[in-house]
Amino acid sequence: MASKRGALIVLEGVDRAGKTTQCKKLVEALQQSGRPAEMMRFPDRTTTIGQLISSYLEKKSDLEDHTVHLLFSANRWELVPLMKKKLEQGITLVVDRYAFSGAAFTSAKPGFCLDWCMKPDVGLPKPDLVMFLQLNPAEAALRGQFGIERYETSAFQKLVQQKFQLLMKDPSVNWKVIDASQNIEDVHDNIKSHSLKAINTAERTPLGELWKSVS
Ligand code: ADP
Ligand code: FDM
Ligand code: MG
Repeated sequence: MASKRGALIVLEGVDRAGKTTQCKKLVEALQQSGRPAEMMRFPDRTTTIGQLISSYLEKKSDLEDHTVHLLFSANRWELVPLMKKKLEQGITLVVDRYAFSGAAFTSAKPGFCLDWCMKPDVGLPKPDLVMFLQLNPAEAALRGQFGIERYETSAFQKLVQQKFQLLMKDPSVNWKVIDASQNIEDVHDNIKSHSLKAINTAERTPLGELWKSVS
C-alpha cells in the first residue's frame, strides 16, 4: 500500500496577526506528537527569484507591478516539485502565506482585478486547509508599529483585508477563520485541532489543484 501523504496547511492573515509565530508552534507540536512536519514561507527569499522579491519589499529596488506579481507566483511554482516530494513522503507542510496573499496584495493596487491576480497561481497544489488569522487593526497596532517594508501602511492593509474577505467566499477552498485576538496558546490549540483533522482527511484524499474551477 502506498504510504500516506502529508497535508498542505496554509496560514494567512493580516500583518501581525501571528502567522509566523503560529506556523512555528504548529510545526513543533506536530513533530513532538510524532507527525513529520516542516515549515515553509512565501515569499521564499532564499532563491534567485526570492532575492528579487526581497529587494523589492525592502524598497531597495523598484519593479513594475505586474512583473512583481508574476515573480511572487513564480517563487511558488519553483518550489512545487519540492513541495510535492515532501507531501508524498508523508511530511505535512505548514506554510506562512501562499497564493491568497499573492492575489489579495496585488489586487489591492489600483488597476488590478482579483481574477487576473489569481490566474498565475491556478493549478498550484491546493491546500487541504487555509486558516485566516483574523485580528482588527486596533489590536494589531498594539502588537507593534508597522515595519519599513513596502505594503506596511494601514490604508493598504485595509484594502488587502477586503480582498481576503472576497477570496474567503470561494467554497472550493477549505477556509477556517481563526480569532487571532486570543492569547498565543489558545490560538495555537484552535489551529492544532483544525490541523489534526486536515491531516487525517488528507491521508485519504488526493492532493487537489488550486482555483481550477476559475474560468
Ligand atoms: P505575522 O507573521 O502575522 O505578521 P507574528 O507572528 O510575527 O505575526 O507576530 C507579530 C507580533 O505579535 C510578534 O511580536 C508576536 O510575538 C506577537 N504576537 C503573536 N501572536 C500574539 C498573540 N496571540 N497575542 C499577543 N501577541 C502576539
Ligand atoms: N506578498 C506575499 C505579496 O505581495 N504577494 C505574495 O504572493 C506573497 C506571498 O509580501 F507584505 C507580500 C505580503 C507581505 C510581504 O511579508 C511578505 P512577510 O513578512 O515575509 O510575510
Ligand atoms: Mg510573519
